[in-house]
Amino acid sequence: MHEPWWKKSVVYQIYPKSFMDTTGKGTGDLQGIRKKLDYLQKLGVDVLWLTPVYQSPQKDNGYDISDYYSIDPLYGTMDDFDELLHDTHQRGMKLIMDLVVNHTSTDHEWFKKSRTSKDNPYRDFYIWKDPIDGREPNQWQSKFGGNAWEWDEATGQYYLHLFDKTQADLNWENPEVREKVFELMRFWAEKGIDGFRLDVINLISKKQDFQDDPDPKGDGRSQYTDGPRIHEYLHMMNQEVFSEYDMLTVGEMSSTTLDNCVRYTQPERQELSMTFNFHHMKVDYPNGEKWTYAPFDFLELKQILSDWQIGMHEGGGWNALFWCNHDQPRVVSRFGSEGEYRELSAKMLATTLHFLKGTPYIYQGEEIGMTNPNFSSIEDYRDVESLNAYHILQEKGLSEPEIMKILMQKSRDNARTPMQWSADEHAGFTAGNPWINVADNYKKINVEEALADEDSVFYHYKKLIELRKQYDIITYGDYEPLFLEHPQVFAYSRNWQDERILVVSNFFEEEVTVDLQVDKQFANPKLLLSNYNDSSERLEQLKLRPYESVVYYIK
Ligand code: TEU
Repeated sequence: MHEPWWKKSVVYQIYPKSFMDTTGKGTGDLQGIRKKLDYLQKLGVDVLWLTPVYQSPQKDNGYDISDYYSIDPLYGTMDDFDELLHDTHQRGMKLIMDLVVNHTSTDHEWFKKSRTSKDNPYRDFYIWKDPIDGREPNQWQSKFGGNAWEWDEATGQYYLHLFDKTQADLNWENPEVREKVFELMRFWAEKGIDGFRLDVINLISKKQDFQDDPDPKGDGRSQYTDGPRIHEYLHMMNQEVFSEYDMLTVGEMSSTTLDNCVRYTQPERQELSMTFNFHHMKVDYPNGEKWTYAPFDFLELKQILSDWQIGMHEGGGWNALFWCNHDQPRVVSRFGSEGEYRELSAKMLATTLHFLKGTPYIYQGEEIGMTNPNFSSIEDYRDVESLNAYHILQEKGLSEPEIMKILMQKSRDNARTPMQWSADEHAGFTAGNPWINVADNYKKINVEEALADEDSVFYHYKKLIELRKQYDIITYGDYEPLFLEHPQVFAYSRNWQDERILVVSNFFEEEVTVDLQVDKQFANPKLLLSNYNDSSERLEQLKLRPYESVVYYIK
């Protein structure tokens, strides 16, 4: 059987604004990425994913696109892009673009025309509704806080925005919208890019009666998440564009279900290659509430990852695996440790994720164990969602220190501080003033240090990528959880033909002993990988030190 190339790949996510600045203006650019291709090649990743670099007013750092056909001058020119694509390919790597087609910026030509009058031909490109009883058509909430409808005085209607009010939702019911989107996708495909990451793609099909959530506490998501025509639209995209090129397509799926993700990615349905879901990223949201300070629920984390491993395997779907992205806090700060065990915990987390079934994603800086910056003043924050949350929490009556504690844990800016290249000023990211501050620990945690230390987190990631290339079982094996109820250890096996891989990770600082003589098939284990240099070769009464993580191969 012909297996798609992306099953054995590892993807590296670049947030260009914070990656490398070559002009001194304080924001990263395409030439900066080009300069670092040798570094990425050394790490061994196969695919680069760039978050949006299209023309944009940058209200949501590029997720508000005003022209799909041009590069934002902030990042450079189309020539810079072509050079980057060329050089990436020359090094044997691939490049995928981030595409946002649930909404456009309100600065987009389509929206500007749409808002001129009710009978403009572009009116129907967006979702406009009359007021009901003098107010919003329903109670849907923006994901960034507040009602999801914005009043337009000139034409006397509301338009829908599931995110910021400058991000107007496109009307996918309109065939002209779909055609325009397929056209722009073809434009990038023809340039030779290798795929798309599709932003909140499971939100594009809204229930057309625009009702409130049946649950009065609901924010509307049941009315548009994995909506009525979503599979039809994705299949259309696939037939019109993806299938014409050998692409990796990864759908970012907001509040989705396992069933739907199986259907999005079963090859015979011809929709997408793989999906991101976020259920395991909510184990520190008590009662679903993000804006609280809370520890994470380890048993829930394991249960969710396990359910998805088993469900996607059995259903014949394909997972995108990740701990970090530009919307999430840093994983060492979140599920590991920032202190003396930072490196050990960073390696343990990497191992635990990379041996799961699916395509792993590494977010810039994760491979050197970057931490949250712990910004303690609102002046340090940049993200529209964090600034909104700040005001909402103030209105709820929380004190400044309480709010700061929450932002330090939950803000998306945690992932967006500049990449730490060296111990030089601003971590070698810019010769100017960075658009957002560098984390204080850059003198210790940076690429230069990591490359010079053969025991660093960087080389652990490199090793994980190499092992994936050497052992097919990592790609194809099934997944079996072990000790699912254990409050401290994350353990599983992968099984394929006559081979087995066993992964056992201590997620905490306390030592723990587990007895892995669970069955005879674990006889004669070979230690494949560990984050300590003297881990046990034997499984009986296996003692795990702080954040110790071991991998055995059995044949
Ligand atoms: O994110 C979608 C999304 O719903 C989140 O991960 C979001 O950041 C979270 O709900 C906030 O609590 C995507 C992009 O990754 C994000 O950067 C954009 O802001 C968003 O879509 C809108 O385009």
